[in-house]
Amino acid sequence: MTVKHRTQVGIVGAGPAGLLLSHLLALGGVDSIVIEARSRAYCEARQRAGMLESTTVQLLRAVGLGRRLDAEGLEHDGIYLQFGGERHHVNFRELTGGRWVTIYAQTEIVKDLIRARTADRAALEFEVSETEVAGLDSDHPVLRYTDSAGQRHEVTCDAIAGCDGFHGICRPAIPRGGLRLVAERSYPYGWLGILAKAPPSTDEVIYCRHEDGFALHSMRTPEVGRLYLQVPADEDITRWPDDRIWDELQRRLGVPGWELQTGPILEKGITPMRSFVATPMQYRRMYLAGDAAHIVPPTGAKGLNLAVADVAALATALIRLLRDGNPALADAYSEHCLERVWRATHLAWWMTAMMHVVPGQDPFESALQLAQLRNLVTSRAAATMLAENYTGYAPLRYDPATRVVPTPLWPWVA
Ligand code: RFL
Ligand code: PHB
Repeated sequence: MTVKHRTQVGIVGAGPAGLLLSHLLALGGVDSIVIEARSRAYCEARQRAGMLESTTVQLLRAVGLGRRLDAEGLEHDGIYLQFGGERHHVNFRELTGGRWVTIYAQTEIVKDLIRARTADRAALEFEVSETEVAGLDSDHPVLRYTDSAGQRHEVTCDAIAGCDGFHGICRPAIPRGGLRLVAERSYPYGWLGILAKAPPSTDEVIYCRHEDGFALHSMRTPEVGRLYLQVPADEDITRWPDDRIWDELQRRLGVPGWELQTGPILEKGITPMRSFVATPMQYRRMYLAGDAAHIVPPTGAKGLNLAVADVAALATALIRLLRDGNPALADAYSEHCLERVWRATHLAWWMTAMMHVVPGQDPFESALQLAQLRNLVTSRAAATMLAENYTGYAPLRYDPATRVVPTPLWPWVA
């Protein structure tokens, strides 16, 4: 027998997008249910992003999620750009008149969100299976799933939010012709990422272009480093024993007088690189947010930040629709988000193309990469362009009086 329920917003996926959406909707007085295929432990341990735009930090603080972020997050003024054996600091705070970036792991944001939703007695179900969305051509789409005890459920909703990541079921459920443009680009390399019990050997994140490929030195805490190496897209991780990883990181990241501190590797994995944008990000009363709608290669550190910006806009739109009866923002949701999505897609593509070196690459390509990097560290205008795009776009200012993030149509123009 199927148990039938009713809620206002059915949310598929308990990643940062789905969880934050449900939190923002609750603040605005809108009910939701979040269903998640994986276990809570899996969601809380999945290693991913770490770099937050100041706009993301400000929003999380304003909606009551800043306590641990403020205590444990590492605030950075900028990044290092390294190429040709030289390391240069780019000071975002100075270039943008005060914007910064914060290192705080996605795992920790997910833990904070799950704790907040659970304390709020939110409807949040882990380990569901056979998720389906139906009735997408009506004003009351339906969410169906089987819970961890094997019970089938059917939830009638006023809206569905597809926050189920790139491999989710919501985007493919859009009827034929519902997506106007699906733009995609894959890259011939991936990132081998490690989490290591080794104190970071740098105060701020290092992006390094090396003749043998890109390397990135990031961190999680003062004791734990997060580092990445460019590897071929189809690389086999068993070809990378720990010693080889550390040797290659030292070789690519090394500059005279600098030593990379090593330590036990706690986790390692290879991530493919892809750009992807599905347009529009909505079909009638189903809205896509975060990786379900778009993917960027991690070089610009944009994926999580875009997911946060999407759901800030979506929560506002759904609160206006379902609490106040005004559909204008819900109708304009995709158009609103896509401006930011394409800016970030460009930044991530551009940084990726500038920093990665493929074996046997055309010398013309290499010279162009180096010319761009040289421009970034010698021209204030060029560095400011990077700083503005990297630290975030329009501010996400939460308004406690209306309990939404005001989202005028083209905020970055203002
Ligand atoms: P998620 O996190 O993929 O969550 C989607 C959730 O949906 C669930 N799901 C389902 N649930 C129920 N039924 C189904 N049928 C379902 N199908 C799927 C999944 O189990 C999952 O829990 O998407 P979301 O919320 O949109 O969040 C996006 C971010 O996770 C992603 O963009 C970032 O991690 C990208 N990213 C980075 N972003 C940044 O802003 N800054 C960074 O520094 C940064 N570094 C990174 C990154 C991503 C990386 N990888 C591994 C892809 C570094 C790496 C290496
Ligand atoms: C990370 O800390 O995991 C990180 C930082 C910067 C990036 C990507 C990932 O561009």
